[in-house]
Amino acid sequence: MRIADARVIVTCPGRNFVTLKITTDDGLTGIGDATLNGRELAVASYLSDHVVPLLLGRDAQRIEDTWQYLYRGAYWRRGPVTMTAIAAVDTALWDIKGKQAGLPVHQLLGGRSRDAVTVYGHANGEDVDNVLTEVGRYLGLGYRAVRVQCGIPGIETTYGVGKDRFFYEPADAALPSESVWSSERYLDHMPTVFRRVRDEFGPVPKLLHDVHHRLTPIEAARLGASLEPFALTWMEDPVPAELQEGFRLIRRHTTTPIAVGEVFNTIWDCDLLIREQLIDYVRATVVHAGGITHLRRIFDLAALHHVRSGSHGATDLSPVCMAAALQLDISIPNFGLQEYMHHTDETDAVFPHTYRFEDGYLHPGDEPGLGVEIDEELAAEYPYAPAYLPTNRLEDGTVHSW
Ligand code: CS2
Ligand code: MG
Repeated sequence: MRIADARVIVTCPGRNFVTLKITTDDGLTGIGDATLNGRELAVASYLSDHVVPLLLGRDAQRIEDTWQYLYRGAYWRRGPVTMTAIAAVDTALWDIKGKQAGLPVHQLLGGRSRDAVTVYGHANGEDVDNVLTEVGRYLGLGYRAVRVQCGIPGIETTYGVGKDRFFYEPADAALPSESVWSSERYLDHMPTVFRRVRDEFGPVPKLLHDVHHRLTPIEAARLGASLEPFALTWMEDPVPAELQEGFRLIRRHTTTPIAVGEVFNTIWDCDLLIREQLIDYVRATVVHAGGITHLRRIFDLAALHHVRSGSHGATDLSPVCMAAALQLDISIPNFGLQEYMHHTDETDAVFPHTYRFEDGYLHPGDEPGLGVEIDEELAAEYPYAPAYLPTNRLEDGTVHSW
């Protein structure tokens, strides 16, 4: 079974998505997400100009060999653009293999390790009262785990606190907007937020919080310690993670669990974090970490060191990524949590899928392959529109950590 065609489809049903579609000489098709928020066309070009010519005529059944060929063969290893492109090829080939076998991909990965995938939703509010309303709404929808983000008094806009309550889109402008940050105001406010959430909703709901890489290790240690009474499931991305050793300092000072990794693209980004048990959840995901093949490698390493999965699932990852992530989530032994933000109806129409939300869980479905397709005619109605994530400055104008 040879690869006869491979095409990149760029569409913007409310936000930009890049998808690779591979067709084999016997007519099977597979798709892979290739969306890199704010840098979409770089991956589209990497695929069309440099990867598609290498795929034509290759054996579509050789997933591992193709992964190694694209990773090693480029000479220039790693990086988000390269690894997102490799992820798209890998995901599409798993989709094809599932369709060829007549099995959902999780059956090829060893079958189910659980009945369903526990997900967390996002409760955002400009102030604590709004946050409480939103947490209540998510719990009312059946969610068992809720991420809590709150505006900070004295700061105009806070990244991660969406303006729209249900549909969250941080890439909000054709050129990057800018917001101002104060670690002092933030560190002062967060314990109040979580005290009120626990007072209102009690000890059972899993509560999470995303720091979006804003702190230094010692500040993160202080935040973790101050949130200990509220028993968070995780504190996410407390510091930028290029310096993996930096997490030793956080770990020495707090028992608040740590989740990191939505920007990781290979196992090398979290190798020390995992081996030294400096984190509790690794948030790498299919589209940005080399596809199902490489992400499973990361999760297998994590499993040996008491680290569980907590895959990124923001709306800038397409339903193709979500479908693939669920195939892994349901099969690996060390699943932790899956982030789940609702895509808009326009996006769901472009990417019809079998996964469904029920009672706080996602169910991947039992369709052969990934259980997701792309409606190309509909996709063509939504041309690419430039959109960037905001940048961040301290109150004195210094560009801040991201
Ligand atoms: C966030 C994301 O979901 C998350 O945890 O950190 O909103 C992230 O900022 C975006 O996916 C970036 O593209
Ligand atoms: Mg995050």
